[in-house]
Amino acid sequence: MENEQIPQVAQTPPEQSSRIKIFAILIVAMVCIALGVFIYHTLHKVSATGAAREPLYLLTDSDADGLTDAQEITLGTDPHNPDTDGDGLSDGFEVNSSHTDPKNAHSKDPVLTDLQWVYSKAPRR
Ligand SMILES: [Ca+2]
Ligand SMILES: [Ca+2]
Repeated sequence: MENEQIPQVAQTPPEQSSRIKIFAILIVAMVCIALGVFIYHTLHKVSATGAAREPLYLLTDSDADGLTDAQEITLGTDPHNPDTDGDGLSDGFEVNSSHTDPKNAHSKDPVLTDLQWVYSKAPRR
């Protein structure tokens, strides 16, 4: 019992210990930066013009009518209904092509729906 030895625990010199801490902090910082860049690129998409990255939700067209959800919110149309006024013309077609009001089924004629009005203006063969 008298010769029983207490096991020695190897200790890292204080100078080396602080270097390990600094190295660990740098590794954690680099991982955080890489994760931030990955998340940014995942949630953003290059705009149609290529000029800037925009949040993906602004470029989403949930109802595939040719208008982004952001445009529909601005216009007051339903981003989840491709034909907000139910006249048979998609919101995107009304805004970009026929220039009718996507919130009013009779925006050009009080009798004709905008779909009928567009057909009435189409050239005849
Ligand atoms: Ca849309
Ligand atoms: Ca419509």
